[in-house]
Amino acid sequence: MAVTRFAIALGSNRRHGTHGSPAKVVRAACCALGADGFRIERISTIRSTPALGPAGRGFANAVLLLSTSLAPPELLKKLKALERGFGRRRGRRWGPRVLDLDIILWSGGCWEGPGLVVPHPALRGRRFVLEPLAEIAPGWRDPITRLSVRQLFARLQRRRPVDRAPHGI
Ligand code: A4P
Ligand code: MG
Repeated sequence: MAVTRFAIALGSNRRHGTHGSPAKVVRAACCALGADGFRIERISTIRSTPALGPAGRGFANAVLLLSTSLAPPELLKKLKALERGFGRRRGRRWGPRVLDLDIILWSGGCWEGPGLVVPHPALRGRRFVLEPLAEIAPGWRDPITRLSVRQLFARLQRRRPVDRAPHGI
């Protein structure tokens, strides 16, 4: 397959025995992806964000852009292996997690198959994804709404907080 670009969201809200704090886990995961042979093009600032939903503890979140010749399902397999390598265990959905890696956007457009939907269905309602993504790829257009990341983020910020939770989750 030709080389394409992906936006990957990283999140952590649990310390790791060796790497330390959630922010350090996110940083180590960025390095691990580079060491895994992916070409990392940009990495956003790593931010502390309040937990959306019942996850409890706050998160460290970031987004990076990488290019690869892997197709989306193959990339997801690699990401899941990396999550496991960081000690993530299957458990309660939205439970505390050492590392969560989601595929957010793909330069190839849309992908829908067993266990994988791209763009990520919750992309448009999540500040902890849109804010770092707007920092590194403001002009990238969501293939569903045709809005740029900058426009999606501006639209999310205009929403009243009371509107946010149901759409954001
Ligand atoms: N899956 C489908 N599409 C995708 C995609 N585009 N990228 C499937 C990645 N995975 C995708 O995900 C469950 C299944 O979704 C995967 O096996 C894959 O086949 P998971 O990561 O194993 O489970 P999860 O993370 O518990 O569920 P989910 O739905 O991914 O949760 P989210 O949406 O990741 O939300 N608050 C803050 N501030 N920051 C956060 O990062 N994260 C969550 C978790 C909640 N609140 C948060 C944050
Ligand atoms: Mg996930």
